[in-house]
Amino acid sequence: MKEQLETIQKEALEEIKKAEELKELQGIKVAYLGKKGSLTQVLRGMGKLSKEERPVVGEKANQVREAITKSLDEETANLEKLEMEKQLEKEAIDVTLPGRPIKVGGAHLLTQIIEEIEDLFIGMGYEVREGPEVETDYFNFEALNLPKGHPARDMQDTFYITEELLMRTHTSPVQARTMLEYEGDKPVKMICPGKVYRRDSDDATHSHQFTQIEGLYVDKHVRMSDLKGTLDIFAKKMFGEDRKIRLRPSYFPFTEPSVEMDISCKVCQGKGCSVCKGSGWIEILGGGMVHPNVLQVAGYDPDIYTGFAFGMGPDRIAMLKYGVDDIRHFYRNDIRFLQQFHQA
Ligand code: 2U9
Repeated sequence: MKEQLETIQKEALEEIKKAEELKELQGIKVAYLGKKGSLTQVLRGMGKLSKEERPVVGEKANQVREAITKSLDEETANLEKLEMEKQLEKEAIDVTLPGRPIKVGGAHLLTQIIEEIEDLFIGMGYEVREGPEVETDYFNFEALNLPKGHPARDMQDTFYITEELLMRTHTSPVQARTMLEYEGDKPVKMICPGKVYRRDSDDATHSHQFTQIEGLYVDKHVRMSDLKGTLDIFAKKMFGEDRKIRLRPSYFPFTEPSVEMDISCKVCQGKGCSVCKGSGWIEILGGGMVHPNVLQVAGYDPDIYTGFAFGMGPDRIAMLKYGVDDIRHFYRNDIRFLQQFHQA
Protein backbone atom coordinates (compact mmCIF):
# COMPACT_ATOMS: atom_id res chain seq x y z
CA MET A 1 0.00 0.00 0.00
CA LYS A 2 2.90 2.40 0.60
CA GLU A 3 3.94 1.99 -3.03
CA GLN A 4 0.37 2.64 -4.08
CA LEU A 5 0.50 5.87 -2.02
CA GLU A 6 3.77 6.93 -3.60
CA THR A 7 2.42 6.19 -7.07
CA ILE A 8 -0.67 8.20 -6.27
CA GLN A 9 1.47 11.11 -5.05
CA LYS A 10 3.74 10.94 -8.06
CA GLU A 11 0.86 10.81 -10.56
CA ALA A 12 -1.05 13.55 -8.73
CA LEU A 13 1.94 15.92 -8.66
CA GLU A 14 2.65 15.25 -12.34
CA GLU A 15 -0.96 15.94 -13.29
CA ILE A 16 -0.91 19.11 -11.15
CA LYS A 17 2.27 20.29 -12.93
CA LYS A 18 0.67 19.67 -16.34
CA ALA A 19 -2.58 21.45 -15.44
CA GLU A 20 -3.12 24.71 -17.35
CA GLU A 21 -6.58 25.63 -16.18
CA LEU A 22 -7.86 26.19 -12.62
CA LYS A 23 -10.78 23.86 -13.24
CA GLU A 24 -8.32 21.06 -14.14
CA LEU A 25 -6.85 21.44 -10.63
CA GLN A 26 -10.35 21.17 -9.24
CA GLY A 27 -10.76 17.91 -11.18
CA ILE A 28 -7.43 16.55 -9.89
CA LYS A 29 -8.38 17.41 -6.30
CA VAL A 30 -11.62 15.46 -6.63
CA ALA A 31 -9.91 12.58 -8.48
CA TYR A 32 -7.32 12.13 -5.71
CA LEU A 33 -8.68 13.68 -2.52
CA GLY A 34 -12.40 13.53 -3.20
CA LYS A 35 -14.90 11.06 -1.63
CA LYS A 36 -14.30 8.69 -4.54
CA GLY A 37 -10.69 9.87 -4.91
CA SER A 38 -7.90 7.28 -5.37
CA LEU A 39 -6.23 8.34 -2.06
CA THR A 40 -9.54 7.97 -0.29
CA GLN A 41 -10.00 4.57 -1.91
CA VAL A 42 -6.61 3.47 -0.50
CA LEU A 43 -7.47 4.77 2.94
CA ARG A 44 -10.72 2.79 2.82
CA GLY A 45 -8.47 -0.33 2.42
CA MET A 46 -6.54 0.42 5.62
CA GLY A 47 -8.97 -1.75 7.58
CA LYS A 48 -7.33 -4.81 6.06
CA LEU A 49 -3.86 -3.79 7.40
CA SER A 50 -2.18 -5.16 10.54
CA LYS A 51 -2.23 -2.88 13.54
CA GLU A 52 1.61 -2.40 13.10
CA GLU A 53 1.26 -1.34 9.45
CA ARG A 54 -1.77 0.97 9.97
CA PRO A 55 0.05 3.92 11.69
CA VAL A 56 2.90 3.71 9.15
CA VAL A 57 0.55 3.70 6.20
CA GLY A 58 -1.63 6.28 7.94
CA GLU A 59 1.35 8.59 8.35
CA LYS A 60 2.35 8.03 4.74
CA ALA A 61 -1.20 8.68 3.57
CA ASN A 62 -1.28 12.00 5.45
CA GLN A 63 2.06 12.99 3.92
CA VAL A 64 0.72 12.17 0.46
CA ARG A 65 -2.46 14.16 1.16
CA GLU A 66 -0.48 17.16 2.40
CA ALA A 67 1.95 16.94 -0.53
CA ILE A 68 -0.91 16.80 -3.03
CA THR A 69 -2.83 19.58 -1.22
CA LYS A 70 0.27 21.79 -0.99
CA SER A 71 1.07 21.28 -4.64
CA LEU A 72 -2.58 21.97 -5.56
CA ASP A 73 -2.54 25.23 -3.56
CA GLU A 74 0.75 26.38 -5.11
CA GLU A 75 -0.39 25.54 -8.64
CA THR A 76 -3.78 27.19 -7.98
CA ALA A 77 -1.97 30.36 -6.88
CA ASN A 78 0.25 30.19 -9.98
CA LEU A 79 -2.66 29.71 -12.37
CA GLU A 80 -4.72 32.44 -10.65
CA LYS A 81 -1.74 34.79 -11.00
CA LEU A 82 -1.38 33.80 -14.66
CA GLU A 83 -5.15 34.23 -15.14
CA MET A 84 -4.95 37.73 -13.60
CA GLU A 85 -1.96 38.71 -15.77
CA LYS A 86 -3.78 37.45 -18.87
CA GLN A 87 -6.89 39.45 -17.74
CA LEU A 88 -4.80 42.56 -17.10
CA GLU A 89 -3.05 42.10 -20.43
CA LYS A 90 -6.43 41.74 -22.15
CA GLU A 91 -7.84 44.74 -20.28
CA ALA A 92 -4.69 46.79 -20.59
CA ILE A 93 -5.69 50.21 -21.95
CA ASP A 94 -3.17 51.71 -24.29
CA VAL A 95 -3.55 55.28 -23.01
CA THR A 96 -1.73 56.48 -26.09
CA LEU A 97 -4.58 55.22 -28.24
CA PRO A 98 -6.98 58.02 -29.28
CA GLY A 99 -10.28 57.93 -27.30
CA ARG A 100 -13.54 56.91 -29.01
CA PRO A 101 -14.86 60.09 -30.63
CA ILE A 102 -17.82 61.27 -28.53
CA LYS A 103 -20.46 62.14 -31.10
CA VAL A 104 -21.47 65.68 -30.19
CA GLY A 105 -24.88 66.65 -31.51
CA GLY A 106 -25.82 70.17 -32.54
CA ALA A 107 -28.80 72.42 -32.90
CA HIS A 108 -31.06 71.67 -35.86
CA LEU A 109 -30.49 74.19 -38.64
CA LEU A 110 -34.03 75.54 -38.18
CA THR A 111 -33.37 76.03 -34.47
CA GLN A 112 -30.18 77.93 -35.32
CA ILE A 113 -32.03 80.22 -37.74
CA ILE A 114 -34.94 80.78 -35.32
CA GLU A 115 -32.55 81.60 -32.46
CA GLU A 116 -30.60 83.97 -34.74
CA ILE A 117 -33.82 85.80 -35.67
CA GLU A 118 -34.98 85.80 -32.01
CA ASP A 119 -31.70 87.36 -30.87
CA LEU A 120 -32.09 90.00 -33.54
CA PHE A 121 -35.56 91.08 -32.38
CA ILE A 122 -34.79 90.69 -28.67
CA GLY A 123 -32.03 93.18 -29.44
CA MET A 124 -34.74 95.53 -30.75
CA GLY A 125 -36.78 95.16 -27.54
CA TYR A 126 -39.20 92.42 -28.63
CA GLU A 127 -40.32 89.66 -26.27
CA VAL A 128 -40.55 86.05 -27.50
CA ARG A 129 -43.90 84.38 -26.86
CA GLU A 130 -45.18 80.88 -27.63
CA GLY A 131 -48.68 79.42 -27.82
CA PRO A 132 -50.68 76.23 -28.39
CA GLU A 133 -50.30 74.33 -31.68
CA VAL A 134 -53.82 72.90 -31.24
CA GLU A 135 -55.79 76.12 -31.58
CA THR A 136 -59.40 77.25 -31.63
CA ASP A 137 -61.09 78.35 -34.82
CA TYR A 138 -61.67 81.70 -33.09
CA PHE A 139 -58.03 82.58 -32.42
CA ASN A 140 -56.69 81.02 -35.64
CA PHE A 141 -59.20 82.72 -37.93
CA GLU A 142 -62.02 84.88 -36.49
CA ALA A 143 -59.78 87.05 -34.31
CA LEU A 144 -57.69 87.65 -37.43
CA ASN A 145 -60.49 89.11 -39.54
CA LEU A 146 -61.19 85.69 -41.14
CA PRO A 147 -64.83 85.05 -40.18
CA LYS A 148 -66.38 81.63 -40.86
CA GLY A 149 -66.82 81.09 -44.62
CA HIS A 150 -64.27 83.80 -45.50
CA PRO A 151 -62.70 82.76 -48.86
CA ALA A 152 -59.20 83.54 -47.58
CA ARG A 153 -59.62 80.66 -45.18
CA ASP A 154 -59.15 78.31 -48.10
CA MET A 155 -55.73 79.90 -48.74
CA GLN A 156 -54.73 78.01 -45.65
CA ASP A 157 -55.84 74.36 -46.00
CA THR A 158 -56.48 73.39 -42.39
CA PHE A 159 -56.24 70.19 -40.32
CA TYR A 160 -59.53 70.35 -38.38
CA ILE A 161 -59.76 68.21 -35.21
CA THR A 162 -63.35 69.25 -34.43
CA GLU A 163 -65.69 72.05 -35.61
CA GLU A 164 -63.90 74.39 -33.21
CA LEU A 165 -60.42 72.86 -32.86
CA LEU A 166 -57.67 72.72 -35.47
CA MET A 167 -53.91 72.54 -35.96
CA ARG A 168 -52.88 76.19 -36.17
CA THR A 169 -52.06 77.32 -39.73
CA HIS A 170 -49.94 80.27 -38.57
CA THR A 171 -48.61 81.66 -35.28
CA SER A 172 -50.86 84.75 -35.54
CA PRO A 173 -53.28 83.38 -32.87
CA VAL A 174 -50.50 83.87 -30.30
CA GLN A 175 -50.41 87.59 -31.11
CA ALA A 176 -54.22 87.76 -30.89
CA ARG A 177 -54.12 86.02 -27.48
CA THR A 178 -51.38 88.39 -26.28
CA MET A 179 -53.32 91.53 -27.27
CA LEU A 180 -56.36 90.23 -25.38
CA GLU A 181 -54.16 89.46 -22.38
CA TYR A 182 -52.83 93.09 -22.50
CA GLU A 183 -56.45 94.32 -22.35
CA GLY A 184 -56.12 96.96 -25.04
CA ASP A 185 -54.19 99.48 -22.99
CA LYS A 186 -50.58 98.29 -23.06
CA PRO A 187 -48.15 98.36 -25.98
CA VAL A 188 -47.41 94.95 -27.53
CA LYS A 189 -43.95 94.24 -28.95
CA MET A 190 -43.48 90.53 -29.56
CA ILE A 191 -42.34 87.83 -31.92
CA CYS A 192 -43.72 84.34 -31.98
CA PRO A 193 -41.76 81.40 -33.43
CA GLY A 194 -43.28 77.96 -33.78
CA LYS A 195 -44.49 75.01 -35.81
CA VAL A 196 -47.58 75.48 -38.01
CA TYR A 197 -49.60 73.02 -40.05
CA ARG A 198 -51.26 73.18 -43.49
CA ARG A 199 -53.05 70.33 -45.25
CA ASP A 200 -50.59 70.53 -48.13
CA SER A 201 -49.04 67.72 -50.16
CA ASP A 202 -45.32 67.82 -49.44
CA ASP A 203 -42.93 68.78 -52.20
CA ALA A 204 -39.55 70.54 -52.39
CA THR A 205 -40.96 73.86 -51.18
CA HIS A 206 -44.08 72.80 -49.23
CA SER A 207 -44.32 70.72 -46.05
CA HIS A 208 -47.56 69.91 -44.14
CA GLN A 209 -45.62 70.96 -41.03
CA PHE A 210 -43.25 73.92 -41.17
CA THR A 211 -42.07 76.77 -38.98
CA GLN A 212 -42.98 80.42 -38.88
CA ILE A 213 -41.89 83.48 -36.99
CA GLU A 214 -44.39 86.30 -36.84
CA GLY A 215 -43.99 89.67 -35.17
CA LEU A 216 -46.35 92.32 -33.87
CA TYR A 217 -45.80 95.86 -32.64
CA VAL A 218 -48.88 97.71 -31.37
CA ASP A 219 -48.67 101.12 -29.69
CA LYS A 220 -49.76 104.69 -30.26
CA HIS A 221 -48.43 106.28 -33.47
CA VAL A 222 -46.91 103.14 -35.04
CA ARG A 223 -46.43 103.89 -38.75
CA MET A 224 -45.61 102.02 -41.99
CA SER A 225 -42.13 103.63 -41.96
CA ASP A 226 -41.50 101.93 -38.59
CA LEU A 227 -42.28 98.59 -40.27
CA LYS A 228 -39.98 99.40 -43.19
CA GLY A 229 -37.15 100.51 -40.88
CA THR A 230 -37.52 97.39 -38.73
CA LEU A 231 -37.53 95.06 -41.75
CA ASP A 232 -34.51 96.86 -43.24
CA ILE A 233 -32.49 96.28 -40.07
CA PHE A 234 -33.66 92.65 -39.98
CA ALA A 235 -32.61 92.05 -43.61
CA LYS A 236 -29.18 93.62 -43.20
CA LYS A 237 -28.42 91.78 -39.95
CA MET A 238 -29.71 88.46 -41.29
CA PHE A 239 -28.41 88.55 -44.87
CA GLY A 240 -25.63 91.17 -44.90
CA GLU A 241 -25.22 94.93 -44.58
CA ASP A 242 -24.91 95.16 -48.38
CA ARG A 243 -28.42 93.84 -48.98
CA LYS A 244 -31.15 96.22 -50.08
CA ILE A 245 -34.85 95.63 -49.41
CA ARG A 246 -37.94 96.55 -51.36
CA LEU A 247 -41.61 96.46 -50.33
CA ARG A 248 -44.31 95.40 -52.83
CA PRO A 249 -48.06 95.83 -52.29
CA SER A 250 -49.81 92.60 -51.19
CA TYR A 251 -52.91 91.36 -49.37
CA PHE A 252 -53.46 89.63 -46.03
CA PRO A 253 -56.83 89.57 -44.26
CA PHE A 254 -55.22 90.70 -40.96
CA THR A 255 -53.20 93.65 -42.26
CA GLU A 256 -54.12 96.73 -44.30
CA PRO A 257 -52.12 97.95 -46.17
CA SER A 258 -50.11 94.74 -46.74
CA VAL A 259 -46.69 94.30 -48.26
CA GLU A 260 -44.24 91.62 -49.34
CA MET A 261 -40.59 92.31 -48.58
CA ASP A 262 -37.86 91.28 -51.01
CA ILE A 263 -34.09 91.46 -50.52
CA SER A 264 -31.57 92.07 -53.31
CA CYS A 265 -30.23 88.79 -54.74
CA LYS A 266 -26.80 87.91 -53.28
CA VAL A 267 -25.74 85.93 -56.32
CA CYS A 268 -26.26 88.65 -58.95
CA GLN A 269 -26.38 91.75 -56.75
CA GLY A 270 -29.79 92.52 -58.23
CA LYS A 271 -28.84 92.17 -61.92
CA GLY A 272 -31.01 89.00 -62.31
CA CYS A 273 -29.98 85.33 -62.32
CA SER A 274 -31.46 81.79 -62.03
CA VAL A 275 -31.58 82.04 -58.24
CA CYS A 276 -33.81 85.12 -58.33
CA LYS A 277 -35.48 84.02 -61.57
CA GLY A 278 -34.05 87.06 -63.33
CA SER A 279 -35.79 89.54 -61.00
CA GLY A 280 -32.72 90.46 -58.93
CA TRP A 281 -34.91 90.18 -55.84
CA ILE A 282 -35.71 87.33 -53.44
CA GLU A 283 -39.03 87.33 -51.54
CA ILE A 284 -38.46 86.90 -47.80
CA LEU A 285 -41.56 87.82 -45.80
CA GLY A 286 -44.94 89.51 -45.68
CA GLY A 287 -46.29 92.19 -43.38
CA GLY A 288 -48.43 95.24 -43.04
CA MET A 289 -50.30 97.57 -40.71
CA VAL A 290 -52.57 95.62 -38.37
CA HIS A 291 -56.14 95.64 -39.67
CA PRO A 292 -58.44 97.85 -37.48
CA ASN A 293 -60.88 94.89 -37.16
CA VAL A 294 -58.07 92.81 -35.65
CA LEU A 295 -57.19 95.59 -33.18
CA GLN A 296 -60.86 96.07 -32.34
CA VAL A 297 -61.71 92.45 -31.49
CA ALA A 298 -58.56 92.29 -29.35
CA GLY A 299 -59.74 95.27 -27.32
CA TYR A 300 -57.48 97.94 -28.84
CA ASP A 301 -59.18 101.13 -30.03
CA PRO A 302 -57.96 101.54 -33.64
CA ASP A 303 -58.38 105.32 -33.34
CA ILE A 304 -55.77 105.39 -30.56
CA TYR A 305 -53.61 102.36 -31.27
CA THR A 306 -51.99 101.32 -34.53
CA GLY A 307 -49.57 98.50 -35.18
CA PHE A 308 -47.55 96.59 -37.71
CA ALA A 309 -47.08 92.89 -38.12
CA PHE A 310 -44.96 90.59 -40.23
CA GLY A 311 -44.52 86.91 -40.86
CA MET A 312 -41.74 84.78 -42.32
CA GLY A 313 -40.83 81.13 -42.82
CA PRO A 314 -37.47 80.16 -41.21
CA ASP A 315 -37.43 77.06 -43.44
CA ARG A 316 -37.38 79.29 -46.53
CA ILE A 317 -34.73 81.57 -44.98
CA ALA A 318 -32.56 78.53 -44.12
CA MET A 319 -32.96 77.20 -47.67
CA LEU A 320 -31.91 80.58 -49.13
CA LYS A 321 -29.03 81.08 -46.71
CA TYR A 322 -27.57 77.55 -47.03
CA GLY A 323 -28.70 76.60 -50.52
CA VAL A 324 -30.94 73.77 -49.29
CA ASP A 325 -32.98 72.60 -52.29
CA ASP A 326 -35.73 70.62 -50.54
CA ILE A 327 -37.73 71.68 -47.43
CA ARG A 328 -38.40 68.01 -46.56
CA HIS A 329 -34.74 67.63 -45.52
CA PHE A 330 -35.60 69.58 -42.36
CA TYR A 331 -38.12 67.00 -41.23
CA ARG A 332 -36.62 63.68 -42.33
CA ASN A 333 -34.03 63.50 -39.53
CA ASP A 334 -31.34 62.22 -41.87
CA ILE A 335 -28.17 62.76 -39.80
CA ARG A 336 -26.09 62.99 -43.02
CA PHE A 337 -28.06 66.15 -43.87
CA LEU A 338 -28.41 67.52 -40.34
CA GLN A 339 -24.78 67.17 -39.24
CA GLN A 340 -23.62 69.46 -42.08
CA PHE A 341 -24.92 72.39 -40.06
CA HIS A 342 -23.57 71.39 -36.66
CA GLN A 343 -21.83 74.40 -35.24
CA ALA A 344 -18.59 73.24 -33.57
C1 2U9 B 1 -51.97 89.76 -35.78
C2 2U9 B 1 -52.04 90.73 -36.75
C3 2U9 B 1 -51.34 90.56 -37.92
C4 2U9 B 1 -48.92 88.35 -39.47
C5 2U9 B 1 -48.47 88.39 -40.86
C6 2U9 B 1 -47.65 87.71 -42.79
C7 2U9 B 1 -47.98 88.97 -43.13
C8 2U9 B 1 -47.02 86.77 -43.75
C9 2U9 B 1 -46.38 84.56 -44.26
C10 2U9 B 1 -44.86 84.44 -44.05
C11 2U9 B 1 -44.35 83.17 -44.56
C12 2U9 B 1 -46.89 83.20 -43.95
O1 2U9 B 1 -45.36 81.12 -43.56
S1 2U9 B 1 -45.66 82.09 -44.51
O2 2U9 B 1 -45.97 81.70 -45.80
N1 2U9 B 1 -46.95 85.53 -43.33
O3 2U9 B 1 -46.62 87.10 -44.81
N2 2U9 B 1 -47.95 87.36 -41.55
S2 2U9 B 1 -48.64 89.74 -41.76
O4 2U9 B 1 -49.89 89.33 -39.32
C13 2U9 B 1 -50.59 89.47 -38.13
C14 2U9 B 1 -50.51 88.51 -37.16
C15 2U9 B 1 -51.20 88.68 -36.00
C16 2U9 B 1 -52.72 89.91 -34.50
